[in-house]
Amino acid sequence: MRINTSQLSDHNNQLSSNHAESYNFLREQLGKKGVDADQLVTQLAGLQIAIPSWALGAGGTRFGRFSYGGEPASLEQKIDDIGILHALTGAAGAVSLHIPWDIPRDAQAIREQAASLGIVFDAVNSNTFQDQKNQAHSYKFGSLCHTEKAVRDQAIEHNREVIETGEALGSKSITVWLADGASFPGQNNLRKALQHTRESLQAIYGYLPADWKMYIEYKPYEPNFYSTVIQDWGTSYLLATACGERAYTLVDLGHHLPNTNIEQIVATLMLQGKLGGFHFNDSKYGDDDLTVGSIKPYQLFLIFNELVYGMQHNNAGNPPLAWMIDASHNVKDPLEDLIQSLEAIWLAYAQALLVDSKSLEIAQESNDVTRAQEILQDAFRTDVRPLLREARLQHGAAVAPLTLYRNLNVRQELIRERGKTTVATGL
Ligand code: PSV
Ligand code: MN
Repeated sequence: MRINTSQLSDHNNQLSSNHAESYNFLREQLGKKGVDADQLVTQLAGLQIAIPSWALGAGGTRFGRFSYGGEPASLEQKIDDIGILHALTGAAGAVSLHIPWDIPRDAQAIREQAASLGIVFDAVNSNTFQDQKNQAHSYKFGSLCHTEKAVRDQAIEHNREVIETGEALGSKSITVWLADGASFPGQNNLRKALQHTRESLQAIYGYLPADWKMYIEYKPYEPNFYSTVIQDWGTSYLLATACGERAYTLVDLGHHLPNTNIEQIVATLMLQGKLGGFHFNDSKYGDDDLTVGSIKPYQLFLIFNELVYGMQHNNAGNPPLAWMIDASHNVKDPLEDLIQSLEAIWLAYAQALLVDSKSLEIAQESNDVTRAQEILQDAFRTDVRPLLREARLQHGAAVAPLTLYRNLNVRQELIRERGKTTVATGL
């Protein structure tokens, strides 16, 4: 299924006068504060977020999985789904593939299909946290950290192949997330596990094409419950530094212990020019992978505030970031969930762009704590939704993506096309 331009324009025409009223009002209000709303709209539309190929089916937990019907059964169908998201939101112009869940059979054809929908290939992700059929060695006790060289070599070789696949698609980066670690004290020699991981990552880095980057994720626990080899941003930073200039830390919002100050991690990494990208999601307890902005929207805003500051004060030459959603769960239509996540990311970005940074700096320098808080919260409490609608309108997407998604009965149409029982690859 594809959304066509007349469906979009019919929808937009119906909403345009209401929208114009709210946008003009906000533009006037912001103008009084010296903020150019039209410029914000342009900046917003420039933030394109990659959709993970594994989030288009119903997410499962270890207790069960409830299918949604009409799930994409092939990579081609996943790309079509992202095409729907991008047509509706104007924000999803990229895809991030997980290998081997989504190995393209014909890279050129997939590339052309994606291009016809305005979608490019963002980072490719390797997978050494599951064993694959006919694999010589098991990752039960780790991959890049493994005690046996043959296992490490196999995992390195897999990452090399992932880079090769990414090259055929036009990707420019690889993200490595490792489940490596131990579930019991004494199981691993902690120091040796880290040393092996460092050597293995260096070997993978050696295979990076000259214009590629490597992103290293960290996570404090799960699936291992005593120690994770790359447990925190500091370990990831250490490894990225040991690999070289084009290796960076990737922050997944769910990969922190409760109440970690993630915005401070962003500030630190950007100061060093070592922040590579983001996996967006939300959580209350652990790596819950909930819809972005559904639990802690203020935290998301504070993170974006640091990102915007970092991009505007980029002395260390931090490269443009890879933005990706990494959420999946059990109870919502995955496409509706992604529409909500995309909206939350643009909202937080727009609010961060609104922060009166000059006044904030004065408040900070004079230790005016109350004023500093007021400035941040003034931006956070501004209803910026008209800016998002305007950005979508200007780019031919839908003023109200979720409304149009439902009015067009997209899910029912996908079920009609693909059936009720298809299952998308992924976790
Ligand atoms: C691990 O929790 C993670 O965040 C990594 O990015 C994986 O590649 C992804 O989720 C999918 O399982
Ligand atoms: Mn992730």
